[in-house]
Amino acid sequence: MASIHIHPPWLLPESQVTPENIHRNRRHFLRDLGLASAGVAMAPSLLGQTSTNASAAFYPARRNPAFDPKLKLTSEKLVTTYNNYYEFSTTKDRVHKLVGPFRVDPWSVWVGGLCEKPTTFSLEDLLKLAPIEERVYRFRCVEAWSMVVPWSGYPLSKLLAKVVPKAEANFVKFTTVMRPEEMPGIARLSDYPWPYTEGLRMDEAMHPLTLLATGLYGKPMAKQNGAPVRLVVPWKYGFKSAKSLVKIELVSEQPATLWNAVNPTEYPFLSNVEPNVPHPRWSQASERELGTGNRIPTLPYNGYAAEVAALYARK
Ligand SMILES: Nc1nc2c(c(=O)[nH]1)N[C@H]1C(S)=C(S)[C@@H](COP(=O)(O)O)O[C@H]1N2
Ligand SMILES: [Mo]
Repeated sequence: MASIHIHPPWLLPESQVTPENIHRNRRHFLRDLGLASAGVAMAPSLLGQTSTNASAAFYPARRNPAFDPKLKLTSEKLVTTYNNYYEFSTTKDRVHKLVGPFRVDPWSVWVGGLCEKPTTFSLEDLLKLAPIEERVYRFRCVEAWSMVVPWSGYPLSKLLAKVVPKAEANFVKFTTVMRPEEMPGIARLSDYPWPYTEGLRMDEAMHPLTLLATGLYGKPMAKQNGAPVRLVVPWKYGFKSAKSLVKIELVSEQPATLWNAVNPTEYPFLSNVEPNVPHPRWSQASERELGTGNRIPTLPYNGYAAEVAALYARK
């Protein structure tokens, strides 16, 4: 609910606005006292804030200039109302209307498999695990539309390091929450191999661009965008960026994934953005830019070739 009830600062009278630097200083102060976890819970009452969700204290996060393509952002309205989240609906503008009953607090994510320290992390644990920063990424759906989104989070590699992967861990498997009673889309697609699963090679999962995202547009993640925590892999088609994660498992073999199981020809495991490789049913050479209606050329690796092309160079 936090994502819906937190008012953007520009809607609040000056007297109610807590400047970002005060948020940050308070957190550092409490962290220095060794009170970080208590501090997160106490902070709102200390400053007389009305927010009740502990995660709200982490936003907005400072934008990391190293991850800012200096493109015009797709509007928050569009990003939060034009969604692919088939557990709710296959109709993009219906997803945000159906997420009300979806409970995202409390939340925990199990990270285990081929590692030394399998751990269940609460959302609070995840939020404190590494500094949350804002990154602006291009996001390209396999359906040939794209947007530019300010996510908040930190590299997935920071989380994986905590569980100490074993040498035999060659892949990472991601599993999304599955609650048919809160997610009306699951029953409508009863022949799909739910829950939604995805996977990355270990080197892809450890790449600094691969983001564990907990926020969007300077707020906790909206439910329709994959609250409370999702993956964002900006050089791959959007379906690789699994939402509402509950399990992250280190495995030795390439894992089965939902879309690959449904149609392996149309949704191969790697699914990097490759403009010269058409989808069996349409071209991937260009994309519709959400919000402008412009058709723009699709870039190799969605514009991240300099960062990731080496991952796929023939050895
Ligand atoms: N669990 C889950 N994750 C998912 C999907 C989904 O249907 N279920 N859709 C994927 C697709 S196809 C895209 S394009 C993006 C959309 O993310 P957005 O709604 O935040 O733009 O989420 C991806 N992650
Ligand atoms: Mo997508």
